[in-house]
Amino acid sequence: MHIIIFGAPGVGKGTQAKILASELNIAHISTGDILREAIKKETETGLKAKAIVESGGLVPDDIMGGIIKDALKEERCKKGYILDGFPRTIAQAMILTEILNDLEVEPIYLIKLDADDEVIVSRLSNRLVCSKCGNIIVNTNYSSEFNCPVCNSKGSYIKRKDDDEEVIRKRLMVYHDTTAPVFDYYKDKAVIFEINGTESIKEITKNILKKLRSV
Ligand code: G5P
Ligand code: MG
Repeated sequence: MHIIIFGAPGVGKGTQAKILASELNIAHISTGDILREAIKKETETGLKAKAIVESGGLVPDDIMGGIIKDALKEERCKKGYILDGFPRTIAQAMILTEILNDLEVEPIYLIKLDADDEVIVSRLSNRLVCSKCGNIIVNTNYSSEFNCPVCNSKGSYIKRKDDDEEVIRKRLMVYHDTTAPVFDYYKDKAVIFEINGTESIKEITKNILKKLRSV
């Protein structure tokens, strides 16, 4: 299965993509995670992307196109994948169309998650991420004694640099201006499911799987 999970920053793309990848036995490709890893390792791409990611802007399309081409060639993508955070511009969507046409991939499913901006600002202000395995939690009741429920690391949860309120609002603005129009691009190119992103995580997964399994 070939899936794009689409929506504003903080709407729950990463949370749902991880669950769906495991349920459907496909790869989870998060361009944000790839960039954060490159920044941590100080690769050439990481050095170019650091200031842009941390200030809430968009990394140039040519860099992102290269990243996605390499990622989709990986062995783990052979069974299918869920793209999280890509495409984010019309130019990126066109790059993806070209790749998928070459690979004769179809159909493409696009899952759009929806939530209001204020819900998102509150969620992201309270998000913590495990610096070892990437697991996501909500900031309430966190203490440095906390062991990660996924990888068991101690005291490994950090706040993302782009999760300060000012940067969150900039990311939302970029989403509404530049990324939201990508949804229209897919209206005649993908099987689209629009899902309410404000229910519980479990309920959202159930709603998505119901739609995917009905096709
Ligand atoms: P990313 O990493 O793609 P964003 O900004 O698109 O970042 P983000 O912040 O990772 O998206 P998300 O994945 O949509 O958000 O949401 P999440 O982490 O799963 O959930 C957010 C919070 O809500 C968590 O605390 C979670 O526990 C909670 N939550 C989730 N689901 C629910 C729910 O159902 N109910 C409730 N109550 N809570 C829930 O990109 C980062 C940067 O990288 C660059 C850009 O600079 C970007 O800003 N980048 C690109 N640049 C150009 N082109 C691209 N294609 C790029 N990709 C990345
Ligand atoms: Mg994410």
